[in-house]
Amino acid sequence: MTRAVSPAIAACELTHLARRPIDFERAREQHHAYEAVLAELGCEVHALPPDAALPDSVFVEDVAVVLDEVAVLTRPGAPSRRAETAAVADALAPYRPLRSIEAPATLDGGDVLRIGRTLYVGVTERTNRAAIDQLATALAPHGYEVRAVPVEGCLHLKSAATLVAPGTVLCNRRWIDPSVLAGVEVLEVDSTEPYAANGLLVGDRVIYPTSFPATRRMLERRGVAVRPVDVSELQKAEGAVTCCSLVFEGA
Ligand code: CIR
Repeated sequence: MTRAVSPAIAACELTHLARRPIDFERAREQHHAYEAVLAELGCEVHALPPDAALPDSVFVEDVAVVLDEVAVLTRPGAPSRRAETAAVADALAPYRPLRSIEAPATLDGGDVLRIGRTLYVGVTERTNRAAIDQLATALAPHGYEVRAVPVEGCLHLKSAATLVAPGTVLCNRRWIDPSVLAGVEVLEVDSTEPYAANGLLVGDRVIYPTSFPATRRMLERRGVAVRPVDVSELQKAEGAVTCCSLVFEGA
């Protein structure tokens, strides 16, 4: 599931980046190319319409956590993003029973890294302990364990660590201590590319930004099959590749 780039994307939230002009048409083209790569890798792309009132709504990952059994609608940490959940809830309803995170809890899906039956959840400016408790309660009946992870210096846990192969995590150690992730092999981003830890594993391929060539070379040397995408305009909105989709098995 994806959502088209909002014409208001220039008014996006920014936390760690300075505001730079975003070329809306180019952002749309890059997003379409990203959707085409999802399709190429075997996904059926369900694209939601854009919303001119919601600048960050292209980043659908943040508004829901979709598991095989259930989907949890989040309560995004940025107040400007809270209205994004409604359209995604309607679109997910045919596929999953829905649960939701309630105030005062806040959770961004970008803070949730699932490895098997464990959900690692970053404690960040966007995601608080109350949300982690609510998520744990909602998911315990389905056999998931939820573990809080300290994150320092970046927006989301998945800015700092993502899965690039089953049991293999790409990470930036400056932002998380990967020893909290049980039983995984850890690959590190190139020290010149701090934002390079976010890749999207679909099947046996990793959708990965073209802007991190040194880390990409390391991944390829390690046998990771990379599918490069240019997401430079979306990166100016502090977006990455995981955040532009919700990937799940159909009904
Ligand atoms: C925000 O600050 O919320 C957006 N400008 C970027 C969100 C990126 N989301 C993600 O990496 N999961």
